[in-house]
Amino acid sequence: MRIHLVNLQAESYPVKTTPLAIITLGGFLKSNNPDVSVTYSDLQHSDLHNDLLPTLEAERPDIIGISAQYGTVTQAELVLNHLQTEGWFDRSCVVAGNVLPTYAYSWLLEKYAGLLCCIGKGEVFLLRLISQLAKGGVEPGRLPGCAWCSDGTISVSDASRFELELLPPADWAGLFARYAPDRYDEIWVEASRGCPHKRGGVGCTYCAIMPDAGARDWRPRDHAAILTELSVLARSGISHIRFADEEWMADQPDRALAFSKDLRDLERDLASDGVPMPTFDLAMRVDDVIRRNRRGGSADLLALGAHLEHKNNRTRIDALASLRECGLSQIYLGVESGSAGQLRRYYKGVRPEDNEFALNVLNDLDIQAACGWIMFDPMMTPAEVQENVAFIRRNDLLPACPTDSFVTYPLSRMRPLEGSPSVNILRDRGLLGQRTANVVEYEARYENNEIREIVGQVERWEQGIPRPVLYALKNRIARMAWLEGSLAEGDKILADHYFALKKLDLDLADQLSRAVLDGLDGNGLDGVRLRLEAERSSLVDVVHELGITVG
Ligand code: B12
Ligand code: SF4
Repeated sequence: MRIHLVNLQAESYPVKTTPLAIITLGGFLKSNNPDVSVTYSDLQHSDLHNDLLPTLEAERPDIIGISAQYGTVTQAELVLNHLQTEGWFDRSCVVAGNVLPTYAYSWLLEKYAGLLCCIGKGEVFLLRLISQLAKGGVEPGRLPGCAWCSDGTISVSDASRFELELLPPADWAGLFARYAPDRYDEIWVEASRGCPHKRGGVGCTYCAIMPDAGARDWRPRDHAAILTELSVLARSGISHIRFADEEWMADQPDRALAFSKDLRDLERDLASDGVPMPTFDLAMRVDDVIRRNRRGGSADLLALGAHLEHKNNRTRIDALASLRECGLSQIYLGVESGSAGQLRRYYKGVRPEDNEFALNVLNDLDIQAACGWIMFDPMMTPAEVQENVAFIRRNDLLPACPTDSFVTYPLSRMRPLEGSPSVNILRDRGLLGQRTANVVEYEARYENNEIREIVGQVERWEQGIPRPVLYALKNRIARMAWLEGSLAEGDKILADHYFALKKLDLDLADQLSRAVLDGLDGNGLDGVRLRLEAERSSLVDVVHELGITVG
């Protein structure tokens, strides 16, 4: 049985990331069935006409699997249109998985009636599909978590759960045989799926974890499989790895400590072969860094000693310190806000003082925090924006060098993602708009008129510097931090300009929200923005001059 898996390139995201979904599926299928051959096309590097279509003609696969992640709608249409007009839906079984088929399968099936959509995680889906094809025919209703169209009617089958501990290493060798490792800017590895905060199905209201048979609870992978992947990557010359887990620690500090010891063993093995251990980053909740003993009151906020014996905190710190020693360079920390009202609205389960405490602890451990941040949501008030600005300033989250802690984007807006609880919450309040062009997200209305005006100004401000340029710039700075080497003069200038741009973003949120609280109208807000735009224009020119391009 021949399977060809295709990774689509996300629009407006210029950074080349390894296609973890397809090589995870490939590794699983190969290890479960020796008669299966799996090959890959990555449309970040390969061209549809000159590469993918000729490869399909040469290989004639029994299954063509399309991985359509967030932001791939245009490319998905392009590829599927070609497969349809060139008869591939009759010659092969065409299936699609990832964010688009999971959250917008109706949209896909209305255009491509012969397509099978995999909802959520795809391992068992593909395994069963192979076994059905081997027996002679496909029965979509008996595939787990399948959406399909028959006589104009769309149906969805029941899903079945997969034991993640059984997941073998991803097929890095298969990918690198076609695309050399140095063609990728970011290398992702998976150590777990899900999040304990989503156990009951709700969790943070803006978060849309991919379902596995409807469940989104946390499950770990087998340590040995992860270590094998890290070893393969290190030996392929990779110097930094990003963990794709939504929640890396998941309230299991003992497990994290044990993993850090495994990493030390790996580091020793690699060193004996003269291979350096890659550095790595991961994502976690604030209360996995430290859990505040709330009985202590906020007076004890900065006194770590008062909280150390509370809820496994000592092990948490030991685990983080030990991970730091074997290469942990950055934690993507789910801070999101410095406003108590906003955090309550997101069902975040922590308060601003918990955020602050976790940041202090990471600072003491010399671990950089990249703070997830939502400055505006549809129920925001100008006073909450001021609380956020004060939090960022108080906690020094505007960086001055690439290894400083920072907020990811000071002007970010909450995206109402399909699959997240926010969609129903906004619909109930009459704030939900149409689906956006990427079909997995919605427009939203801002309840507070002044916030609506502020966000309007922010949107005009953003037109002055294209988003892909910002992504590319951000990625260059991130690489400077991971590599931790001494910066070249050009890098230094670029980093300084990036930090100055970030500072102006925060100034804009600060001055606009202060202006509306002082009673300034639309014209006054235009004035605030135009003044800051004048300050920004020379910075933008330099960024362009330094050759930040996209693609
Ligand atoms: C890595 C990652 C990124 C990276 C790289 C993305 C990229 N372009 O490659 C970066 C940091 C850039 C990123 C950015 C964003 N991301 Co992101 N990202 C992830 C993350 C952490 C890991 C993805 C991954 O590799 N998982 C591991 C693999 C094995 O799982 P998988 O991809 O789900 O694949 C499985 C299934 O989908 C299925 N499957 C996949 N392909 C196929 C194909 C076939 C044929 C079949 C049958 C099955 C199948 O089977 C696979 C194996 O089980 C996920 C969270 C997560 N842990 O999954 C979020 C996630 C995908 N991102 C998300 C979002 C929202 C974003 C952003 C919009 C965030 C933002 N506010 O800016 C941006 C968008 C950027 C853009 N494209 O324009 C959401 C998407 C939810 C939604 N409803 O849209 C997720 C789920 C996070 C979340 N909890 O909300 N992201
Ligand atoms: S945002 Fe993070 S903590 Fe919240 S539910 Fe999602 S993964 Fe869990």
